[in-house]
Amino acid sequence: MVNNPSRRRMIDFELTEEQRLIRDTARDFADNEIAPRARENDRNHRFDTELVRKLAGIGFLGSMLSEEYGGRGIDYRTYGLIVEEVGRADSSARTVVSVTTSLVGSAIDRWGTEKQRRKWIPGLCSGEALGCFALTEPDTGSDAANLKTRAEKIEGGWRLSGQKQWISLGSHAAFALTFAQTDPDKGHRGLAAFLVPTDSEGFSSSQIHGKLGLHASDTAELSLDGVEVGEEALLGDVGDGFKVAMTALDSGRFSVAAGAVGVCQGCVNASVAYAKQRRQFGRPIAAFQLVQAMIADMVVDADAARSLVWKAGWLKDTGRPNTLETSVAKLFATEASIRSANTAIQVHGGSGYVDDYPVERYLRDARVTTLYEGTSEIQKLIIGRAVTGVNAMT
Ligand code: COS
Repeated sequence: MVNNPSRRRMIDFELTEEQRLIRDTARDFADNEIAPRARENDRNHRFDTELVRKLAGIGFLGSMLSEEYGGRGIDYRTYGLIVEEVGRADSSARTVVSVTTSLVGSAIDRWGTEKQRRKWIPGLCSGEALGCFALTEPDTGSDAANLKTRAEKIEGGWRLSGQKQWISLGSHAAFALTFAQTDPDKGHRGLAAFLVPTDSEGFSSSQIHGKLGLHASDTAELSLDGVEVGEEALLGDVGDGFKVAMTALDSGRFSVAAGAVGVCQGCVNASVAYAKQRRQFGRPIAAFQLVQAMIADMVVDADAARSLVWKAGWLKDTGRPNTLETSVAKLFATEASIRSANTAIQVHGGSGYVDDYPVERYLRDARVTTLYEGTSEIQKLIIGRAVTGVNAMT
């Protein structure tokens, strides 16, 4: 890599040549390939497989995955720039990038054997064999250690039984990174992670309908009814499952935060353009102080959120602990994206309430980001525990 920024240990807001090039490429791709399809995909609740192929073709699905398996090997800060641009254009497309690269890809890259990496990462990067992250269950969301899905040891492998809920890409994935309990007496230390092909006997998925937003993203329920997998399906060791999930979420939360920055920036861009062109009382509404105040609030949110994402990325790139800062970035950026989308609708008036402009979709799509990959309340508890040393969760 030219001038690899991950080698720079000083925090630096200047983009390298390479980062600028990648950001500009992502911006063009978002404007020309993603944004023009977003409204129709949203209206038709269409998971756009052609767009998935294009995201793979430009290398976004393997962004920071290892190059030897088909990834691009870029650092987190640069990955964040890509995710921001994709998120600005369409959060459903951004979800494909986040799940594929962060939740599933980074987990296999970090915890997988050489054989597992060779088997699964190339398909993620090419988009030909997507994965999904099957942690959440109907009765288990925030309390992720308390899974009901069971993994029972059988000769030569494992038998998995249970239900998974709210699984992004669950009906399009070729395999599910599935978390299951091997020994309930051991609590989180009994969990294990498995790479389960979705065409396994006993595995089924069904799409969840009626979502407020992310209409172009696939969200599914999974059912594992005595699914048998070999030893090679185990990712990490028995007992590593909770750590596999938490490290994947450290990456996933970063990605959600970066996508939320994109929504914030999209709200600024749309509002500035609209306010300059919409005239009332004989002048553009951009000339009114109350409209400028709304735009200023959005700019501050976008800038602050981006800075927090940059800081979390810098910590990741320089190998420092970053769970706290990732939670800070995720909490702030996702809440800011909802605030900004709501304000952007206010700037647009009645026009913001229909999908001629992207802002109502921004609001519907942003709403889930304070729920998934750890609610805002969970992020606050992680932050609170880190700074007080007191665990308010148990
Ligand atoms: N990276 C690596 N290891 C981690 C970790 C991280 N980010 N976070 C926790 N761990 C490890 C801890 O070090 C501890 O290890 P030991 O067993 O060696 O002691 C273990 O995992 C248990 O950690 P902790 O005590 O923090 O677990 P809790 O049960 O208190 O869980 C929360 C804490 C609430 C933070 C966790 O359950 C969580 O993140 N919940 C939200 C889940 C979520 O995001 N769901 C959405 C799924 S995707 S839609």
